[in-house]
Amino acid sequence: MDLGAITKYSSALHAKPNGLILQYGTAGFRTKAEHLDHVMFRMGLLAVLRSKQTKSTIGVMVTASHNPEEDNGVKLVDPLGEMLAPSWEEHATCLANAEEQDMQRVLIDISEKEAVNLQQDAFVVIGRDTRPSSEKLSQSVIDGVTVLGGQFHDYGLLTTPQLHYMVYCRNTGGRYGKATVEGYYQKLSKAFVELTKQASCSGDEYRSLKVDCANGIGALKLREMEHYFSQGLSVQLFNDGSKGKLNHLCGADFVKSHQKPPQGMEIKSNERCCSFDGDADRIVYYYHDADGHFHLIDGDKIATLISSFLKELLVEIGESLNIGVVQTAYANGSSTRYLEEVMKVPVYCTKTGVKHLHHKAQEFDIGVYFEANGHGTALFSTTVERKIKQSAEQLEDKKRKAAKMLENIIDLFNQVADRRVISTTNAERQAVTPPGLQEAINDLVKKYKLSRAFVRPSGTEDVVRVYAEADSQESADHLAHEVSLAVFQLAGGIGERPQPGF
Ligand code: G16
Repeated sequence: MDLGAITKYSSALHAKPNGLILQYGTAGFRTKAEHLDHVMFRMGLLAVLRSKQTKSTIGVMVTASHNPEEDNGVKLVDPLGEMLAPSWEEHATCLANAEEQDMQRVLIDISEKEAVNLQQDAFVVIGRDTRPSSEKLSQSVIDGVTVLGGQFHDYGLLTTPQLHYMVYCRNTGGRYGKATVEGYYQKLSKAFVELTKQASCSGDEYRSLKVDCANGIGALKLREMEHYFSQGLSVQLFNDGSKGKLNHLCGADFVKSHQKPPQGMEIKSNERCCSFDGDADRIVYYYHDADGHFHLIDGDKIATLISSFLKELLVEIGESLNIGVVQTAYANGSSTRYLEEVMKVPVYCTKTGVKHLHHKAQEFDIGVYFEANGHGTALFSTTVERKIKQSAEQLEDKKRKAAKMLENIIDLFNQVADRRVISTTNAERQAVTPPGLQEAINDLVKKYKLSRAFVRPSGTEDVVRVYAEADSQESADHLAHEVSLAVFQLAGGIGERPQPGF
């Protein structure tokens, strides 16, 4: 590898704007698309080093997910389809921020620290969302990969979960599934169709779903996979990208934070509806009841439904396994109480970011994790998978049916997972700085019944997020407003619409 030549190539074609500093945040780098060319090139280089070190395929996803259309971003996917290891996130930040003349030194430092064998082959797979800037930016990633001698496969337009799946399949010799979009559709649809056949519900209302695709990749991919599901599900797509702007007045983030349906979707009472986000790795469900009231089934409720269903099936087959639920500080207090007190399921709280929840969920036989915003999945340990497979073969009648359902559920889950003046502790539930902020929040919380509030700097946008819950919508809104004012006074005024919970 001629690092000198790489550095020259970088300054000629992918030069870093002087002084621009970015951080590998909650889900990789995110900012305005026009600032990202050098970051993409360098993440191509980094993916090659990580691939050489792990002797595995590494994934690179070009997306800014729920952020506005003008933004873009990039995240690296580790060999088992997981988020990049924390020590490599630090390398990513160093490499992205190195001035051109320092790049060679940073590449050598990373290679030495991580004992990368530079003679090892490297393979990188790349996916991108539908943003206008994504195609060009993914070419810059490819440039970085090839200039360092890596091989690559460009999947083009993909959802983020699909890219995680491809990486996992390629590194497990095809045992998990075929590393193609058809392989993905076949695996998921087979499990889903079997599961719906086994489920006791019947009738068309259970088989139809209105889907808000946030004007993003979800629409394209759902169209491709529709016929695979035709026996089990009929979908009607809205905000499919033909007119509207990505994530604008639609998508999971809009529905969750405004607690109302997206624009562009008519809902009749009791119709089943859901929303994706821009790269289709979040989902929230909702419906209007007969009185026209809006009901949201967000990540907290999804986790509760999934864990109750799994518990029922396990009781049926006579297995008592260790199920745990992982949430973040955004989880509504009532959902945590319900899980712990009624369902007797232990609940753990981690920092925001799928990577933190995923890690914790791996400690259980079955770990169900969901962020309130609709990111999540369920993880099954290999021992549990084996036990369930055996039960499905050996048990009889009702028990066998329950075990078969569990087997299909395992296949259905794709298991793979300035504002900085505010710093936090205790899974981001308490502010450490600026001084006085936490005390102010504590005082405000005392004024309302069953209330809770916290603030944290976002890791994907240049905002401070404010969360508040109380025993009524009105109190939650008041509390959120007062906490925002405290942030404004004590931290210097950069906030976003508070997220109320009640
Ligand atoms: C990303 C992460 C999520 C996180 C969200 C918001 O989602 O993958 O785990 O909840 O950002 O993070 P923050 O509050 O730090 O901005 P996405 O859908 O944008 O990739």
